[in-house]
Amino acid sequence: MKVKSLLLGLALPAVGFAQNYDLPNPDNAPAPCHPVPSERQILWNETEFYAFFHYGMNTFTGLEWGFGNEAESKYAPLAMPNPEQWVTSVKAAGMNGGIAVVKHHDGFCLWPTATTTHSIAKAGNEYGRTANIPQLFAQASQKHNMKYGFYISPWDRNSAHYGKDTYVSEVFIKQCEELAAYGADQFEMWFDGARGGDGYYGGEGGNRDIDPEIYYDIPNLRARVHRIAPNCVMWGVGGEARWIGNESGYAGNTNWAMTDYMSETVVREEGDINGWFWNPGESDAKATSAGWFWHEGESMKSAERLFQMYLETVGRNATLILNCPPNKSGVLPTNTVNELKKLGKMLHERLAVPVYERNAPATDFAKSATIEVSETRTGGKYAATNLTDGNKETYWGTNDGDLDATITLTWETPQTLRYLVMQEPIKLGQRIKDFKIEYTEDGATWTELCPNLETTTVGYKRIIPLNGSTSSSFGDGYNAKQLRITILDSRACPLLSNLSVY
Ligand code: FUL
Repeated sequence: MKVKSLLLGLALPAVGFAQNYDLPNPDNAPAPCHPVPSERQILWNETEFYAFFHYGMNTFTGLEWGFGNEAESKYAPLAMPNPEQWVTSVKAAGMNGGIAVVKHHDGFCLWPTATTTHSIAKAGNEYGRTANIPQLFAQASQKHNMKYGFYISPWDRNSAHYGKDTYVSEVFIKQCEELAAYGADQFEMWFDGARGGDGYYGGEGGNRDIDPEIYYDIPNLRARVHRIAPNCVMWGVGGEARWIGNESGYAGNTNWAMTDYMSETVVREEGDINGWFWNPGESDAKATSAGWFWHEGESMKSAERLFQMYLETVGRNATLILNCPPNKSGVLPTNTVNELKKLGKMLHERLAVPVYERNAPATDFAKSATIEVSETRTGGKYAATNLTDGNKETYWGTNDGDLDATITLTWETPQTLRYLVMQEPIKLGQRIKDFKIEYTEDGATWTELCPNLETTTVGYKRIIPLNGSTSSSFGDGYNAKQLRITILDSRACPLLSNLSVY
């Protein structure tokens, strides 16, 4: 009897759900495949490639992790720091925004804050005292139409409050609110995962360890920042985007935007097909040879190496935050600026990434192809032409229950192809889980491309180097009369909003 009434109890709400699904659906819109991203997570994903600017007290002490006892006077820029130069330099590399570190673990704040005297208010010279970095950075980003946000270290080795409740309520959350007030349109606030340890702590010293998931009062922090900056994704401990699990600039070939927060073994590089919440990957990597902060004599990674990182992150359904540290004069050094320009040229000429001051992008051959699909979802809105219309809101798809499909592109004369780009309309969830790519030069004999590459997930964006290699990706290409993409399996009817071939 008990079992029966329990079952009845469970069955009742289901009736309500069924009624919801019976709402009129004249366009036969596909049901979302849960979990799905929030609006702010979608906007965040569209930022794709952005910079990290590690700059602050460590730039002047040569440390990577200051202890917190550094005299404020040590922060003394050799010239007026110039965040506008940071922003324009990374824009030339094809980036769409940046995150400025405005407080690292040493606790020194690059803005005049009401929460501590350990800030630029007591800097060593006039340049230091007058350059309010978050303010200048936000203004420069807005001026150049770039997205922006701030890194604020939750761990504060200077503060006497750290480890006590007063730190979170009187220092940390207030600092985050001060930063949010530098721009309601900021896109991400970055919290590293450090969980405490030793430090100066107002002179008391010792070790202070905390559990970040509990200590930082994340629900309250999120609500208070979102009240001021509603589209600001709270990275890391904030729970709205995840660390990709390495600092080497790659994501898994298979990469789901979902994870299961309760899982003991989150595969960060790959996400989790069964994950029950949307937690997409961001890859943080260094463009330079030394640390996160600027160091004398460091060199820049080559544009070709950075292009490979781009393919292995942005091209694998992650975002890339590439660190370019400003020097003691508060600017990006010339070798950094030059390499970034080369990277921008590559991205523009190989993948048509829009880049400041350049005007001959790679040709998207999908636009001149005749596209045939094995099936088009009924409802009148899901034609294959949506794949190439440049509109991210429209998409092609199959009917419910049809989990496989083919898309064939045909050209009158063969074209030389190197990269395939695909995007799912992620507001309806991440769906595709297996596909393959083939081409024919003569229209008769088909050859599979990159058979050794895991062609599994697509997500927000997947870029496939057709020769299967991200390190030597710009080879001779393949002379193709036709290119065929076969979707072999999907979590729900497959949908694609964009398809490009370069
Ligand atoms: C880490 C920090 O400990 C490093 O210093 C750096 O800021 C990196 C991006 O995040 O958690």
